[in-house]
Amino acid sequence: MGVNVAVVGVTGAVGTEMLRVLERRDFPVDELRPLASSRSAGKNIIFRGKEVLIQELTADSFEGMNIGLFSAGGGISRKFVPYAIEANCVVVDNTSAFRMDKDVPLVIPEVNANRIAEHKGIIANPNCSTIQLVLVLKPIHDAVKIKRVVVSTYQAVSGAGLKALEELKKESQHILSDKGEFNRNIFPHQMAFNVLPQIPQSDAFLPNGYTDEEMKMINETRKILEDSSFSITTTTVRVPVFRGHSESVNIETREKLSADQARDLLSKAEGIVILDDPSRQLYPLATDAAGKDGTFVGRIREDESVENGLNMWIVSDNLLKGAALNAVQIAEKLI
Ligand code: NAP
Ligand code: 3JM
Repeated sequence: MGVNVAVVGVTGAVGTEMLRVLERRDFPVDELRPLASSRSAGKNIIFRGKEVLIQELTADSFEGMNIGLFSAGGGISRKFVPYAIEANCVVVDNTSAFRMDKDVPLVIPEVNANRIAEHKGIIANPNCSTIQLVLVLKPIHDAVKIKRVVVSTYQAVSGAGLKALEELKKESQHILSDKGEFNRNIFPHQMAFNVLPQIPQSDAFLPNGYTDEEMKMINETRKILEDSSFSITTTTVRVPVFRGHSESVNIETREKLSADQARDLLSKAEGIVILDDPSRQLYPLATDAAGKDGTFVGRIREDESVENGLNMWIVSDNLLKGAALNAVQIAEKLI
């Protein structure tokens, strides 16, 4: 017996990957219902080699559906998830709409799959930058208790959606062909050949000077690890990379964990791949991580400025483990 799956935002950067992950993992889809805006309704997507008609998302879209995978933005989730729940369709939501709700499990299957069973109709997928961070923090926290984490991200443009990706390509070509002023719609500043310390690019900064993305990482990390006893601070930065988020992570721990012990511990953790051989210039790269399921860790070394500290470099595909793959893994646990 298969399940009926609605994919909301099916034409987007995340939605497209959602289809590929469902196919690749042989998810037992009986009926697939691809949903998007009226702009896409009537076009087709390809699923398992067959054309399937995209439907416009409406209040009635979830009749007969068992699982709804949502990635069309927070506003769409807030408006349409209640209709899915009413239709007995369990939602795996990729947006920030419900992540911090007390009754909504926020799940990375390798970390806290046990929380899935508590759902009341919605399971939230964490932010892409949170997922790859917490996957690595969890075994370290379990082993030696984390005292403080300092993270700087280097996030790919695909995290801002298909239009952002298009704008980066056009702007890069424009600059390389010396065409003068470029009219941009997505980013507030030149994104090509530049680095922007503002994610999301369109939202106002918060009163504390942080961005939404930075506060998402902080709050979601504490919620998933079910612990507020450690300090965490973040700086989130967009870089002109198509795919794959990188993070520089400094971790101070209560007890000592040497670099070798950390490498050993993390190499045994599910979902993590160690790529760490400085003698061969081996370390994780966004270009290598793109299209892969793993979260890659390298440059593991002791922070010599504190008694118990580690530095490392963590890279993962933001559209896969950061979004579609994690969501489908949750759906697999659900069924
Ligand atoms: P995207 O490439 O811009 O795609 C947006 C998708 O939403 C498209 O399928 C679009 O359909 C659909 N959509 C827009 N307005 C709609 C409407 N009124 N009704 C129905 N569908 C509508 O964006 P993306 O990068 O895939 O991201 C989509 C969302 O996923 C984000 O806004 C975010 O909330 C979430 N996300 C989560 C993570 C994560 O880490 N968990 C990562 C990235 C994104 P049309 O083609 O018809 O316009
Ligand atoms: C990643 O509501 C929106 O416009 C979407 C903003 C967004 C989010 C979000 O808040 O859901 C863009 C990219 C995320 C996310 O994963 O938090």
